[in-house]
Amino acid sequence: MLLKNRKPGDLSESDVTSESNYRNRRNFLKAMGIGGMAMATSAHAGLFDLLSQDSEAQGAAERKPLQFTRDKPDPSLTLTPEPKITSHNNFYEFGTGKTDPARNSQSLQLEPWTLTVEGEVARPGKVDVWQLMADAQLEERIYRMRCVEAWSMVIPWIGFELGKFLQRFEPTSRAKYVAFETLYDPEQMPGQRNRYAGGGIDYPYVEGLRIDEAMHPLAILSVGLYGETLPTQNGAPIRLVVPWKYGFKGIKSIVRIRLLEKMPPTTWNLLASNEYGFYANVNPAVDHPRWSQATERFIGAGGPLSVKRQKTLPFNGYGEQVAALYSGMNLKKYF
Ligand SMILES: Nc1nc2c(c(=O)[nH]1)N[C@H]1C(S)=C(S)[C@@H](COP(=O)(O)O)O[C@H]1N2
Ligand SMILES: [Mo]
Repeated sequence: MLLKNRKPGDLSESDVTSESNYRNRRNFLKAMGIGGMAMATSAHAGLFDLLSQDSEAQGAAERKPLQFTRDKPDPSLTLTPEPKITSHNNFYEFGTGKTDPARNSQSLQLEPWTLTVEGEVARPGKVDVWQLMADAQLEERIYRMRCVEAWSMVIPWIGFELGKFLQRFEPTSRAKYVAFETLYDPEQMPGQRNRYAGGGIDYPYVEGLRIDEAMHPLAILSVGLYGETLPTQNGAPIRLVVPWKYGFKGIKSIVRIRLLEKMPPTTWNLLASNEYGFYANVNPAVDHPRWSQATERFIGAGGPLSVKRQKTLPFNGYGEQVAALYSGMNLKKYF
């Protein structure tokens, strides 16, 4: 997200290697007993290497391999390399800079992690998220992700359908909305300790969906990416992914889900209601008051000369599946 004095997309587009090269090189260096600084001084190390090695040098939290069914690859989508997905983040609890979350989140305590589901449900409950991960039928979902700041990625998430999960708690007929809440723990989250460090947000970070949106099969709770559990900076151990909406709806490190009769408040709408709506459906025809939403900068594998400006698609390319949820709604008014 943007503060008024920041410009969109401050990722430096230095050369990166592909996911598998990156891993092999990392494992090779580990086997050789060479630490991050040796990497950083090698002739081919770009700025990206410095940044990624920096977080590794500080002990990147261990990620665990997951069992899951693969998504059908879509030839029109190019995956964003894993090192970019895990180094260019928005997670204001760990700082407002794009590289702050990778640097500042690694010691977040992930175990145990309890997710509470309550409100308008017949069977409220508390879920051990690590047990849930072991028991659930996990699926890979390769989705476009479009940040409201006009950059985008393609991310191979691993998770399960939010709607199927919610059904277990038996929503009542009064459940019209679903509210989500991120962990509130200022001792672990430096951005929650003062308003400046946290970008002016009143924590905890909160988000919400209408119940029919939450029940849509494209909406998932994600517990991993690129085959392993989520990195802390991407919202470990469990975060929301709603691919047809701007990235800020994808609330991270969730501890509570509440089913409600009334529309819940949402963080960015509370901060600037004229700039960020409750719906936040990706819409190239409705500009942000301070910039156009017609195009986006795709963060792929290339260097600075291959930055790809591409057209933003209505509902981020998922219109065929989700447009019916909004039939008859004025999407300029309900942005
Ligand atoms: N709790 C919390 N969730 C959050 C944010 C945040 O600052 N705090 N940022 C949002 C924004 S603006 C985006 S674009 C996505 C970024 O997800 P990623 O870093 O995994 O790409 O997370 C969203 N979820
Ligand atoms: Mo975002």
